[in-house]
Amino acid sequence: MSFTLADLPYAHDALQPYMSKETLEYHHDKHHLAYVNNGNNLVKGTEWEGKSLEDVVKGSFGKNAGLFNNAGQHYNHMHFWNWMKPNGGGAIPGKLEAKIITDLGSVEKMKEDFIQAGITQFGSGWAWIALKNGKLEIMKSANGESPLVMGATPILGCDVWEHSYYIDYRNRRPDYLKAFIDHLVNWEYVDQLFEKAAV
Ligand code: MN3
Repeated sequence: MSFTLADLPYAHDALQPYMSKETLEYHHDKHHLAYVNNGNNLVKGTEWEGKSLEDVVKGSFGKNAGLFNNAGQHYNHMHFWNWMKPNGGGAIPGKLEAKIITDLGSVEKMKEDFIQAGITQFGSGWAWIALKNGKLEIMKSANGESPLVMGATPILGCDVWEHSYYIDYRNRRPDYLKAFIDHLVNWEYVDQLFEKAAV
């Protein structure tokens, strides 16, 4: 199965003022496309050709850096577009909210720790909420890595590479993370991944 770039689930200007049309034109149409094209080229002739994306990501980790980086970023970005929506960041579905309170302290604490993970990820990478051994955890990862290669299932992630925020926020990564968690997160999509991972 080859990798393909899906259209954004909303218009390029739909996340303004928190994420601009220009950012999405570069980030989705150029950066993500490059991961897809590179991934398709690099998977050819390897033992992972024809495998599912998750199997390629987990299998190539630590074994084939070029393929892993591109397949990993394809996986991360595919979800990233869906982790956001216009007028996002509202109420969290009840069962997920209860799990957040149990495992992560409170909704406010979860937001603080998620933002902190993104701020303290030195250089490029991601901040995450993931389910590991039945518990939610805040995580961070470098480059194209994700909770998938840490024995966990990601349910929310935020890209902290500069290409994700520099046009709109310049060097203010904390402001970008705060806008993401308060105004962009699509909690219904997070909840779908949580329900699937919790089975
Ligand atoms: Mn990116």
